[in-house]
Amino acid sequence: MSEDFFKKLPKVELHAHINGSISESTMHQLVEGKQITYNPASLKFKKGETGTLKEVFKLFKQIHEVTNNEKALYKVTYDVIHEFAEENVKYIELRTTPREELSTGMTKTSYIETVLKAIRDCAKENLDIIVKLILAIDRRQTLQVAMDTVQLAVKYREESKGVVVGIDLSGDPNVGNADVFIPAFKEAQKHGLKLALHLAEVPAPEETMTLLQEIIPDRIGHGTCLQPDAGGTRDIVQFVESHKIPLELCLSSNIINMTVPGYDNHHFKFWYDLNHPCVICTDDKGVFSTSLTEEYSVAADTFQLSREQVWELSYNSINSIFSDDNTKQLLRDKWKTLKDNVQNH
Ligand code: 6MZ
Repeated sequence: MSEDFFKKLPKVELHAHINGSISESTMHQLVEGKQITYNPASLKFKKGETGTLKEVFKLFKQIHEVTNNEKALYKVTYDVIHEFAEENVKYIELRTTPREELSTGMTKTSYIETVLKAIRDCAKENLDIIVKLILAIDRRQTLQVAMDTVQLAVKYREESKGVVVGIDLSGDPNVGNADVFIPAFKEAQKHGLKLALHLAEVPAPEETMTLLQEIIPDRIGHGTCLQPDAGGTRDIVQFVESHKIPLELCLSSNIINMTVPGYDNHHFKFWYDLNHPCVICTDDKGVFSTSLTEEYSVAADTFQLSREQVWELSYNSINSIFSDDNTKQLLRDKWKTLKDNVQNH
């Protein structure tokens, strides 16, 4: 299959952290002329490089210094949307952690409003992409901060007329215990917000089972260590399978940060063979030097998927989006219209 096929393939992206998705070109423009001493090329893993999760999270700290004001955040969000649209992503749920920066006066409110403004401005340009937003809770935060994020999500879902769709749990999986956020997740569910939780990015069977049973999330991010041979349990697998909780799978991210030893060993195969809903995603296309096009291509190469299977993988991702049935139907119709043209590549 040609690269052109993967690029032309209409795609859905459901796991993309805004500050992890910054292209090198955008980063260059942000760093240029600033007091910051980083070389933009050092804020990402080059092809073939690997690093520990600790190193990955150090990079985020540095990236956050670059995007510590509304102007930078606007540019990043605007550029990221254009870049995904350029590679034929037709629907994306971006996620980001609302942040306040005392040094620049950025508040959580101005942070969210800036991201929403960039999304609105892209919509005005009639790009062929629907953009939604998920607000993230960082595992390092307190329950009170998490509760505030849920309140902000409720408020901005109304104000944005449905652009904000849910809550994410992310952050360094080796830090803290996610159980403490259960009241915040319940509050989010009470308000009809969807939940996309990073679960078992590293082995954590007790935490994983508790969250699954208490919350039943709408999607699982990574789910690297759900299976018994990766540090999970059969009960966890059975729970996820019987509840058909879709998995957001980010192949290169897991390989680069060494939570999976190689593409061949990726848990995509385990779940795909079970016919479980799997959505291919990028995670942090900037930090991991990838694109959704490349992730589909590497999944197809590694697991010898046919053109039809790749198409189905992308088409079935529509089932897992956090939007209403009308949007799902609109996307399914779009996929059908594009099919002949794409399959000929
Ligand atoms: C867990 C991750 C992540 O929110 O500032 N993030 N959390 N595992 C991962 N796998 C590598 N990649 C990114 O984007 C950056 C933030 O997203 C989360 C981390 O909390 C990181 O600080 P935003 O837009």
